[in-house]
Amino acid sequence: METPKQSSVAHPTFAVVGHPNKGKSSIVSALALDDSVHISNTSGTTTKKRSFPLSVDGRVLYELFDTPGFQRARRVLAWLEKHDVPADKRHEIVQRFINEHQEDTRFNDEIELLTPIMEGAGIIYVVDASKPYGEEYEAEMEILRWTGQPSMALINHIDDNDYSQEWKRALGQYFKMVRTFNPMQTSLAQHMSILESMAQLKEEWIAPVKASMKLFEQYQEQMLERSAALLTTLLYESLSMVERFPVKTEEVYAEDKEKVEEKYKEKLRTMEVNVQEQIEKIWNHEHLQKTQEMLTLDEMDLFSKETASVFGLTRKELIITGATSGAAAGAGIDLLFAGHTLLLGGLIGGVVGGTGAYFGFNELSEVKVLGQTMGKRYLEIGPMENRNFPYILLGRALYHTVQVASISHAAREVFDMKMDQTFKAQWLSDTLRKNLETYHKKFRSGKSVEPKDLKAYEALIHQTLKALLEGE
Ligand SMILES: Nc1nc2c(ncn2[C@@H]2O[C@H](COP(=O)(O)OP(=O)(O)O)[C@@H](O)[C@H]2O)c(=O)[nH]1
Ligand SMILES: [Mg+2]
Repeated sequence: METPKQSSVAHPTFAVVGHPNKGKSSIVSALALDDSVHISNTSGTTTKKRSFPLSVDGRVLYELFDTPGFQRARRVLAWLEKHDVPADKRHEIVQRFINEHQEDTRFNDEIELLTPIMEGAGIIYVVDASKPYGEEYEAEMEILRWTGQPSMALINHIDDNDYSQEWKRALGQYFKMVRTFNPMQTSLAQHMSILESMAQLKEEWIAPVKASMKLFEQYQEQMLERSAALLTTLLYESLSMVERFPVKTEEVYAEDKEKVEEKYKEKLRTMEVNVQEQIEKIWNHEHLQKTQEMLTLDEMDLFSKETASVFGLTRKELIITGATSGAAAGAGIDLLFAGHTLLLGGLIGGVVGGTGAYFGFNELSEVKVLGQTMGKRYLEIGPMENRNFPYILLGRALYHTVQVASISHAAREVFDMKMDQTFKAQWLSDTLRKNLETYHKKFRSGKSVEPKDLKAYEALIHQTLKALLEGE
């Protein structure tokens, strides 16, 4: 078999350049969706250019070069200006500067940043408009003009001051495109609009950049789809899970049952954490775990009262949703929360009748003792009987996914995730709850679930995630 050759069509390439410490690396990180870009508040740490391609399924959509900042712009410009050539020959002079100064360490940074441009990359010139404009930038912009490559300026704001009016007046004289971009708060719409500007820089780039934009949109959609599929699996597997543990003694003690419950909970916690890790991978945030522990919801146990109150259904919602059996409806509100005492002994099946499903949050499912007659006994727990649990698990999973999907790849500080008490109201409407409940019921039925039901559930999750992300 022949292996297919890499497409020879060149992908759009851009060099992100500017003064040191203006957010160049942050912008590369945000636009390449890559959280491995080195970002630092001490200037001069980058001494080599580095390429960050954004590739999807082995295909490069575009490539960004992170570069060192200008160090000796005035001297470089003075060298260039000694050569009195017409505009169409200026790029050759820049090339000569590079060739003649390869060994000159004073110009290492300028040579590093100019090289990708001279090899065909478009220019993204980054400025920080929270600092006043100054003439010292003019030598940099003039050098970039000498390269003859298409260019745009991106205005960043590192702090809250705003000098963008004066910056715009100056930048407008050097760049035909001047845009504002916040690398810390990226959204799909903002990302697409920057790509749109890139396409306009050069006629020949319109088609390839538009193609990349289309792929980028498909990529976002794919990330949503994969997230929805994972969350569906999490819910289905958690609710349908049945665990069995052998009992060695004649008697079955209360501690044995507690142990079984603890193991069951531990398994559910592990499933949740595994899915969180996979979600972070899908959204290219593999480095997240190390710095942003809050995101894993570590501080809020899956089975805590706190998590139930933030993510779970209210009493009223529980009754409306769960009151499918007459017994429960008749038993009234209190039964839902009274807490169900686990029954000891060789009980098989739904001993507690119609009310068996309505436990306080601490009780998830009944522990049954099975296999008495065979001489070999085991304890069994699951499927999930607690009506509140699926909403809590799903709420947490949606919350985590939305956070991960909206964090900029340029964020490096420990992310302070405030628990948003209004989150449940943002996604769980009465209609959706009723829809979801029909599937939750199937998931916990103990019977196998048809693929079409899983697909339908996935579609509900997909819609919900999409609405949450677009409402950001
Ligand atoms: N708050 C905030 N900080 C930023 C922004 N852009 C850059 N920074 C910070 O400014 C510092 C320098 O950023 P970096 O991307 O490394 O700049 P570079 O030297 O031009 O590559 C880092 O500490 C960044 O976290 C921004 O838009 N907002
Ligand atoms: Mg940098």
